[in-house]
Amino acid sequence: MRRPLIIGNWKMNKTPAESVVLSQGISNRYDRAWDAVDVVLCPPTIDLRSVVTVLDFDKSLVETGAQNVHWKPSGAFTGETSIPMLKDVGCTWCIVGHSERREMFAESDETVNLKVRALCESGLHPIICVGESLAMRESGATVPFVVDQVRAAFAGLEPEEARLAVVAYEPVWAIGTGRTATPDQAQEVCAAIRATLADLFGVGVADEMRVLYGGSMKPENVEGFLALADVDGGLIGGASLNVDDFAYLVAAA
Ligand code: 3PY
Repeated sequence: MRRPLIIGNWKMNKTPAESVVLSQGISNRYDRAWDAVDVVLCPPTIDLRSVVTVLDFDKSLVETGAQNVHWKPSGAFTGETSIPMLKDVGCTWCIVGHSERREMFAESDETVNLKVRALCESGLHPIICVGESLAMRESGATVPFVVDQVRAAFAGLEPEEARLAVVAYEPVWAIGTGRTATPDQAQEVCAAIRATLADLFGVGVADEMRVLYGGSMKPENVEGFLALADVDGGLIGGASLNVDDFAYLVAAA
């Protein structure tokens, strides 16, 4: 049985002071139903220290993740953050290849792979985002496109490293648009992702690895996605900034 996983992607929202309020609000909503779910908050990098401090102080089981990382451990990479820096602050997860980074910051399949390899080698959990554009969906190329992204992200990894990762299927046309995939669309792609993981790493590893849906997941649509055979949770954008909505999503998982 795969444990459900709910991850909040705060994107570029919340100052360090505001991140204290939001993470405290979320941690205060903890109840026993949350014991069956893994919960991760991914605030902006500058908020990580504050959020980890709040969660440690509350003895919370909620973990933290970054939204991006460089694959080199140190060096002349102005503006970047390294894996040792994330580990030092107590961060255990990291989003890689979000479509906003692929589109706006030239993230490529190659850099996604470098980051995934470096994270897995360091024992951190990559949250690998994949998903098609609207043009790609309308041309009928969704599944082969996403399968290629998954293969590229995991190139060169051994099964023992790969099992640290989760894959989040986020159709680009459903991000920040209020549109969502239908459950049938999400299941088709998430099943293809799992079949690809089975092909790469064996059925046993693929059965253990979690595949998430992301892209405007919210209280109104969460049940439909979580009921799907190959969807093990969600990568949550806007709804992760609202304590009531996020707590609802965790309880639903
Ligand atoms: C969204 O739901 O908009 C996301 O991009 C989650 O990562």
